[in-house]
Amino acid sequence: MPADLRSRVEQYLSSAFLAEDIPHRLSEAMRYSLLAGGKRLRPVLCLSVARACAGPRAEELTSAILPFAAGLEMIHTYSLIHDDLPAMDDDDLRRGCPTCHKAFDEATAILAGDALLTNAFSHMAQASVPASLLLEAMRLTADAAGAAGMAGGQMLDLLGEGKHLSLEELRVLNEKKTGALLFNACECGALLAGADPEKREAARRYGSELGIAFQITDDILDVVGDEATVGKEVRHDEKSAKATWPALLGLENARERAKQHCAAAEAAITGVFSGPDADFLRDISRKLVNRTH
Ligand code: GRG
Repeated sequence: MPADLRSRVEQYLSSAFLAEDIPHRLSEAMRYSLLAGGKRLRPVLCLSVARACAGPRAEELTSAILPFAAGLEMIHTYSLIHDDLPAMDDDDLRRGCPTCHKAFDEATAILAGDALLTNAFSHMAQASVPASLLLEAMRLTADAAGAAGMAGGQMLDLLGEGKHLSLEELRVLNEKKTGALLFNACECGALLAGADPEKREAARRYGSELGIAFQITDDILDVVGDEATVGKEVRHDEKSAKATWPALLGLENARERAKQHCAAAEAAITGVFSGPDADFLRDISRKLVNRTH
């Protein structure tokens, strides 16, 4: 990974919510979930796309937008904490550790999620880029996480339990629940780098195709993975009677479909982005379909 972006994100996150005047139990719960591991996919995608657009400014831009990228991980972590709650997916294990409400309690987990979501925007606002770009990226991110994006996707997910969904309905649900934050991370990377509309659109399409491939792989892991490797409960979708890609297509066709979306992700950036960061983006999409957690 160029310049070890993941460890730069990790380092930023490890010092977050330490110095502020936060009730100890709340900061403990926030940091418990935030620092429990995780692939840091969304911030790394945002930084990599920005670098691919930035040319010789890549290093400078990485430092400038690190707080924005870290904010994306805070939003993602909030969504996992709330997704795991008894009123939602009711999971005991996340990132290989007891879920936030198991390690603390339900009320604390709700507040930890609320605070991570809200404070994420304070971190994002600290990125050192022109204010008009930052404002637009923060607006896009709020929309991606909000009612027409991830939160709306979660609503569709809950409404779809026990029902037969068509492939198209499943695609729309996934595009909101999982895809929105991923393609937003990519689009914001291009936006914050001041990229032209063609690059911005390529980044968004790359993220969107990657998002579908990512969700299909997640559904496959729920069927074929083991709890210790995946780091969360498996066979959960069947128990909750959820529509999934393997359930609708069969395992082999779902695998094939994930590969097709990865290839489409690569195609979206080919000829638009070049250099080591573009190679890295292609590498991510290939690794993604073969991931085990
Ligand atoms: C509660 C508003 C709200 C939304 C929840 C994220 C989400 C929406 C639900 C999670 C359900 C789920 C398992 C979706 C599949 C894709 C996904 C988001 C997997 C987890 O993301 P990774 O693999 O996790 O990037 P790490 O732990 O690596 O960060």
